[in-house]
Amino acid sequence: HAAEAMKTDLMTITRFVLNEQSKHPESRGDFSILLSHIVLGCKFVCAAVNKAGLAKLIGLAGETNVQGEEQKKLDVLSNEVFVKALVSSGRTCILVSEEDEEAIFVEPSKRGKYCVVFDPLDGSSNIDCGVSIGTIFGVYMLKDGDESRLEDVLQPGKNMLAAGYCMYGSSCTFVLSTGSGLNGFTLDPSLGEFILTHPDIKIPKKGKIYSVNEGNAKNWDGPTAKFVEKCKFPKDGSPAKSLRYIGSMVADVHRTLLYGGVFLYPADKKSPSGKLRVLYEVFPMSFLMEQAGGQSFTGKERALDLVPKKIHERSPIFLGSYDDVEEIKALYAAEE
Ligand code: AHM
Ligand code: MG
Repeated sequence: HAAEAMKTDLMTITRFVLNEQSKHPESRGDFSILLSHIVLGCKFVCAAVNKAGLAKLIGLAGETNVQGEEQKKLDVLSNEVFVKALVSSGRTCILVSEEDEEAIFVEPSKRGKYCVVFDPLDGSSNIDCGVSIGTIFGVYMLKDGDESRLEDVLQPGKNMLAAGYCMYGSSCTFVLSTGSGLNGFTLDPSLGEFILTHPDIKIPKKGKIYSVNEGNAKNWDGPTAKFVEKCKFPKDGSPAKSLRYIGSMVADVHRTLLYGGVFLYPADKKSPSGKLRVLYEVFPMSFLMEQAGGQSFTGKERALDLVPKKIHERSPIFLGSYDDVEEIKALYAAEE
């Protein structure tokens, strides 16, 4: 009757994190409090995304964001909700959001020790047609003392304490790592709670899928082009890989974690640093990938070793199943 027991013993995300925390007697519950505010933001965005068509939230807000893209109303709304939820947690000191050009330094009376980097609503091109989108976040600890400086968020990804994403898809899924494995929770709308549904996610060692915007192929560098060619026309007798590309990083990475394979947003001649942002896209996803037993590579180094110089910096990224990323690394090594 194990299935029956599952239904009555609900492991909520709050219970899960409190359990983990009890293994660290020195912790004072600050992380649980921070997380509950992140979760609140995600529940709000989930509800807003679900009724976007009805509420006429879809459409341009008439503002442009840092990267010069037109912002959608849902992006603006999600950002406001996250910033307010994070500040009011009383546990944050610096916030970096994709939607804000400058980092936000929390006022002293509300200040805590965590720095949170996030993309409140990623996959903006998919909003209007109801395709999965998501929120991505990463958490750093203030380096030392009470003084918060921009350097506190310009740390390599390997210094992150926690990272995660929430996918607004056919169901709302929250995937979290605090540095000891990866766990997935699904929102039960009738309870308003995230319930543990994907304990200890491990990515298959090798995958059958590659995921990339092939429309950029004419501008790719040699190793990227060679890798994709190998996916389609393998010379070692292995079957060709399937192509899957949603164009929402959260959804593409989520599938990659569960089914295996590789997701790439490489450099190209037009965008030598690729498209995805280091702090709130590349780092959190790389952190999760490693926690699931996969790898993440920039074309030069382990992605989590990168030291960002600017908060909105971009980097090429290749992440996914261990063996697949190993192949990409070999192609770049051969290039040198
Ligand atoms: P956004 O922040 O404007 O939504 O852009 C990020 C998104 C990622 O979710 C996705 O992986 C990528 O852009 C897709 O880019 P492209 O449309 O160039 O393939
Ligand atoms: Mg975005």
